[in-house]
Amino acid sequence: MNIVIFTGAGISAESGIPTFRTNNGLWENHNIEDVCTLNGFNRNPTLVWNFYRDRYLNYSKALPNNAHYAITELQKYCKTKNINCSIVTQNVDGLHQKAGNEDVIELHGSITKFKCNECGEKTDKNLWESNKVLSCISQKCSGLMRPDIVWFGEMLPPSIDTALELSKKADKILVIGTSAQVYPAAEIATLGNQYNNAIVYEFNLKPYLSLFNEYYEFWKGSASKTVPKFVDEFMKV
Ligand code: BJW
Ligand code: ZN
Repeated sequence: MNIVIFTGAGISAESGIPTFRTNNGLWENHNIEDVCTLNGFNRNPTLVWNFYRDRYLNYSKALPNNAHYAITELQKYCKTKNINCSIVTQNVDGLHQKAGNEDVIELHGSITKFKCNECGEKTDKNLWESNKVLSCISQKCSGLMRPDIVWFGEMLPPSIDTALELSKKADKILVIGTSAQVYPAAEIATLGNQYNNAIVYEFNLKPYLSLFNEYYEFWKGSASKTVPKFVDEFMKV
C-alpha cells in the first residue's frame, strides 16, 4: 500500500502559525506582489527580509501539534507493515521534521535555508541573525541573500516530480489543512484519485476539494483532533 500525506498551513494553525488565505492571514497587511515574488524582493529587499525574519522568529518558537505527532506514529506503524508513507508539504515551517516525521518533501522550500538572488549560491547557515539583508555569501557576486522559498512565478524544486509520481501511485491520500489553490502543488491532492482510484481523505474546517466521488471522505474539524483520530482508527484495522 502507498500512502501520501499532503499538508498545508492549516496543519500548523494550532501551533500558532497563521494560515495564508484567512481573515487574519499573513498577507493581510501585505500585498502578495510585494512579499511573495522576486520582483517584490528586487524592489524592496528590506521589506521582504523583515517580513520573513518576523515569520522565522515566530516559527522558531512554534512546537508541533498532535496532528504532526500522529503522522510520526503513522509512519512508524507503516514501517512495521511494509506500507510506504510519504509526506509532501507546502509548509516552510519545519514542524513536520521537529515532530520526527521522516523524508519530508518540502515543495515550497524552507524558512531556514537561503540562496543568492543572482548566482543561486545556497546556505543553511542562520542568516536571520542579521536584521539587514546580506550580500551574497560567495563573495564573487553582487547579489543579495534571500530565503530559499518558492515565490509566485518561480519553479518548484525537482522533488515536485517525485511528489506527483507518488500521488499518481497512491492508494490513500491524506490532504491536511490546505485550500489546494496553489499549483502545481495542489495536483498532489487529487492525481492519485484520477490515476489509481486513491481514496482521498480531506482534513479541514470546511471542504475545498470538490471531489464528489465514492473515493472521497471529509474529516471536518481541526487537524490536531481529526488526524490523531484517523491514525488511531487506521492502526486498529
Ligand atoms: C485548518 C485549520 C485547522 C485552518 N485544521 N485545517 C494563474 C495566474 C497566475 C499564476 C498562476 C495561475 N495559475 C497558476 C499559477 C501559478 C501559481 C498559482 O498557483 N497561483 C494560484 C494562486 C492561482 N503558482 C506558482 O507561481 C508556482 N510556480 C509555478 O507555477 O512555476 C511554474 C512557472 C514558472 C514561471 C512562470 C510561470 C509558471 C509557485 C507557487 C509558490 C507558492 N508559494 C507560497 C508562498 C511561499 C512563501 C511563504 O511561505 O511566504 O506558498 S503561496 C502560499 O500558498 C504558500 C503556501 O505553501 C501555499 C498554499 O497555501 P495553503 O497551505 O493551502 O494555505 P491556505 O491559507 O490557503 O489554506 C489553509 C487551509 O487550512 C484552509 O483551507 C483552512 O480552512 C485550513 N485550516 N485551520 C485544519 N486547525
Ligand atoms: Zn551570488
